[in-house]
Amino acid sequence: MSVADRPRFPEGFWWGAATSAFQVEGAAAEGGRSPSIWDAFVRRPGAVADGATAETACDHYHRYAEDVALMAELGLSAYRFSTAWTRVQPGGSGPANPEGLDFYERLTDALLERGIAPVLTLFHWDLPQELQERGGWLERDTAYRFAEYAGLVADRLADRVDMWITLNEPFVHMIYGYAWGIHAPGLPLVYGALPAAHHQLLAHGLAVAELRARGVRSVAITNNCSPAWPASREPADLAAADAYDRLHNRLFTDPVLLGEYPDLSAFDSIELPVQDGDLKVISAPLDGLGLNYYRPTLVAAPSPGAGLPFDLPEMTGHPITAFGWPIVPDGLRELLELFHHRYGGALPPLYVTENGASFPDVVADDGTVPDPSRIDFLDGHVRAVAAAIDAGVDVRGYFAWSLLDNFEWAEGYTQRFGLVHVDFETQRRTPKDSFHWYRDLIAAQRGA
Ligand code: GBH
Repeated sequence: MSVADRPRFPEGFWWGAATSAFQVEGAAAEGGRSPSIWDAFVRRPGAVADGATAETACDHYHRYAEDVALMAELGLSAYRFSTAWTRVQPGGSGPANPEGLDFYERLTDALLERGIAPVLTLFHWDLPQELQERGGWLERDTAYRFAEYAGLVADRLADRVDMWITLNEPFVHMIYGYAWGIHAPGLPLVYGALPAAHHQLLAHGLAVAELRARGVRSVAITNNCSPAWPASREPADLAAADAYDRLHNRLFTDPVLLGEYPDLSAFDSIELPVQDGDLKVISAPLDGLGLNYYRPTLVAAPSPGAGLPFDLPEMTGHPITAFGWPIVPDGLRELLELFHHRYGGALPPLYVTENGASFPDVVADDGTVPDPSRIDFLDGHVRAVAAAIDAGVDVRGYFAWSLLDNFEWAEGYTQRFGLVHVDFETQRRTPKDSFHWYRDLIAAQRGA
């Protein structure tokens, strides 16, 4: 963007980038780490594109110093990463593994030395496999195990991490992992997935208490949200969009901010294993709400016998990413304003904790990685955040997904989201054009 029409952001706004442990670390059998549900899932024939695993991924476990140097070159004010439960507390119970905590301490200190605020997510989908064998998030006990793990991380890092995020996208983990079975743990339970919603939320609330007990001041949860666009103004489409909105945007937010579940009576058989007092735990006050935004969702009335109160037709008329996701920057402004109006005084400051796009990036002969589509994507979405701020929404940070090309779950290494290109044969990192674009944007904003 040119200097003249550059949007203005508030003083202290966080310019960030994000990754997650399983997607970048590798070193799967080192440092006392135990297998997670994703280590098990990638071995299922056909589960992941090209049969890829994350045994090495970006080898960030060994190369974190080089990666922090890249962050410093970008001028990031904050870096969002996740800790692997399997490193900190192998198997998901028992004492902490000091070697696992040592790694996150080295990473945290390297960030602080560069003036980059560490933003730590405790759970980005990599549950210890042992806990899955006892039912995973279908079991209430997993919530208590998670709180214990949160305490172990905080025992080591409470004094140094600027912001703590309990869970990443519990909605996606529940739907992809437990309802459809296309992510780990690979269970196609449909409505049977719903206990995984309540137990993740309970885990969040119990973890908040453990963090507070250790003096943590800033705690958030990150939800993946998407404006639900009715296919028409017909009442049936409007009702379908409302049902989808409750499931995708409210199920994991209303309990946290309002202390109650949304009305889900449009669904056949949603049963949540709520016990007395749970919603009080779940609605412990927060200091931020993280929103991951990728696209809006088009919603239509269900076809007969669909089993769900909505259909999700393809969205047409927008440019698309390599994943096929429509590119709609203004949907981010809409989402931020929706939350601002919906939750009013109950809404803590918002952080866009992920936003980005995959494109088929390649290193050119001259050593550059031209990715003009990603620059357009990021530019449009950053402007959408500015527009929301102008409209009165309290947004405090923006994190590009992702710092590095990485292990994109069921898509393996076939979808590249990074500001930095990674050659997965050599582990060579090459900043893309979008990296330089983001660096210049940050420099202009932070210097402004
Ligand atoms: C995030 O999930 C994850 O937190 C992160 O680990 C991941 O790498 C990143 O996004 C990129 O995928 O209707 O087929 O167009 C994002 C969850 C779920 C968001 C699917 C976009 C669109 C699906 N995504 N959704 S589709």
